[in-house]
Amino acid sequence: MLNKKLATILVFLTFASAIVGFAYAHWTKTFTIKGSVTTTELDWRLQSPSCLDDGDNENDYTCDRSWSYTQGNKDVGGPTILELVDSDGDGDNDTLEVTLQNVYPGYYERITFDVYNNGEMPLIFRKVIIGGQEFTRDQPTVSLDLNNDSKDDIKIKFADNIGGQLDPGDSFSETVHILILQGCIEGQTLTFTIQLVAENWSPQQT
Ligand SMILES: [Ca+2]
Ligand SMILES: [Ca+2]
Ligand SMILES: [Ca+2]
Ligand SMILES: [Ca+2]
Repeated sequence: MLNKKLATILVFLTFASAIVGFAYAHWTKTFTIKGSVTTTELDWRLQSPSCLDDGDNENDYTCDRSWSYTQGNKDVGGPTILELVDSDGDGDNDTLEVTLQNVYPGYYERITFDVYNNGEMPLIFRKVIIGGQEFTRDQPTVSLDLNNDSKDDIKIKFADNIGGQLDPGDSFSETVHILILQGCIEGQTLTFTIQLVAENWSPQQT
């Protein structure tokens, strides 16, 4: 009788440890998957910035309503200073700081730079933040008041790739058009930053 009871307990214990073992294995697997997700980084960097009015004594540019530019015969503004900044200290430059010097109404500048996906996930660039203003695919052109005198000083168009997909190891070339407006006081130095906001690419989002 006692042996039978003992046998039952042994059988129960064997089952119980099998269940615990299964649960443990299951938990370990879940944990491993979570671990690998956190190491898959969403990452990009800005590189190779350039602009038109980048030289000392370089004649200034202006543009028409369709952002088509021409170079004039006087040098009052510029040169423009472009500086890449790693704002979060992760080793990748994520911000482009732009300083326009001695500008005046009608002055035009065009800035180009590359965005490189150095992470492991495809990215979608949802918006661009320039001088605190958001640029989206629906609203790529924004006027900004950079010196807070309630008059817009500058009109900016972000031309390329908002909503575009960028795969790991690939890069986009971006263009930003800048026109100084009539409301801007002559001879000002204007500084603003350009940052991109990206998210994971996934099939549901496109
Ligand atoms: Ca130049
Ligand atoms: Ca110039
Ligand atoms: Ca960074
Ligand atoms: Ca202003």
